[in-house]
Amino acid sequence: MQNFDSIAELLNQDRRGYTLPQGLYTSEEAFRFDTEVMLKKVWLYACTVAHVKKPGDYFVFDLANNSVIITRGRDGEIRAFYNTCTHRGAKLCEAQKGSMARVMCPYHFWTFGLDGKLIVARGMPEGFDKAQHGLREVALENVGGLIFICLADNPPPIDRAKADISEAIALYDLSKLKVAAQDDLYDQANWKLVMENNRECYHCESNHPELLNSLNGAGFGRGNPEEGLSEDTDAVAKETAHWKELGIYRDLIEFPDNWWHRVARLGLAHGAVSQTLDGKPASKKLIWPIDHAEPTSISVWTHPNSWHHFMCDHVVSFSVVPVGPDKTLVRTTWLVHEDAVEGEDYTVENLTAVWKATNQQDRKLAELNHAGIGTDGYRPGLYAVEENLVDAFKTFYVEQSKLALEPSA
Ligand code: 3BY
Ligand code: FES
Ligand code: FE
Repeated sequence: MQNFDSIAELLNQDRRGYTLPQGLYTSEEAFRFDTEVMLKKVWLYACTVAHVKKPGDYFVFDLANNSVIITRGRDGEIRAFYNTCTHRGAKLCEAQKGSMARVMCPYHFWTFGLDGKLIVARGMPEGFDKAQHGLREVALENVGGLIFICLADNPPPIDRAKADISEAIALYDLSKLKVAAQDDLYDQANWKLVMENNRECYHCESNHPELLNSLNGAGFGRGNPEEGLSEDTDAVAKETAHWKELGIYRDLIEFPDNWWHRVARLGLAHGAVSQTLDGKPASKKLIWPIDHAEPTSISVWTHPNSWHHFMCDHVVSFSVVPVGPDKTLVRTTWLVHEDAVEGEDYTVENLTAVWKATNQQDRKLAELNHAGIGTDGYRPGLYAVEENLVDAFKTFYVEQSKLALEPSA
């Protein structure tokens, strides 16, 4: 591994409760460290099972110089492979997503099955063993329909996160959903600032009029009524009792014992049952087994790169991927019931309106943050009390980075 001494030094300067030193947000070296070292050691959220719904569907997840093909085999299994041919290394899939019967290399047409096995390789020397030249697999985990990949040879454990998240989102059965829309937005800001911005609602009140029609800003930190962030404790108790009656109540799970997931059942604001402009369902075909809409979501956040809101009628799912020191891909996907018909049951415009507006507002905020941090006047700043989850993200980043730099790593 290349020498990242200056990164190690910056990591040592980090103080709990404060934003990171400048160089960790802005430098080319930090970007290389993040994408070539740190982010390869952890599980990254890539897509959902609905992105590769049928055998042969594929979805390409790029991280800096790495590219991974996620595809569903004829056996229904979802697998991940490096997007490089085992002949002379050509890139296999150029498009970001699509469908294929087999994986065929465009260079000399070596052909692989959807399970990665080499099927056709013309003119190879005698004794060539196809079985030795299959596609190189990447670790993949299906977490209740959310697909995570890890580029490490020995990925860290995922069992606890898998159990907690799968149990909480089973109600919304991702295997019965389809992708209704995907939006790729590029922010001129470091990926960590995009993530930090997502982990607080300190900025929501004045910045997100559309989202605040449904998102309970105070509730962001209150997955559990016992935490008492809501002023109206009677209303919280009633809401909780109602969720329990419906069998959908869940205790807050918040980054337990250095794990990297948070799961909360939240009440939506102003009686809204969905994150839409009018608070009404975006899709007429509800996705949960309850026969009516309710003003609540299960929301999931994972370090280091995702968050998701599961509502009675649709799911909205976000991944964050660094593209450059000051460039980040924010990928948003909206999922509806597989039987929902566009134009009849939902329109893409209505389904996507709230988060398209919110993403633009958040893009502006992350870009302002990045621009200010780049000036000579920047010094690490103190997080507010309600920015505790920003601090949790930053601490995860620092700890994982230090771990990745240990000689044994
Ligand atoms: O959607 C989210 O995950 C969070 C909630 C508060 C800020 N951000 C919009
Ligand atoms: Fe793929 Fe030659 S590089 S077939
Ligand atoms: Fe925001």
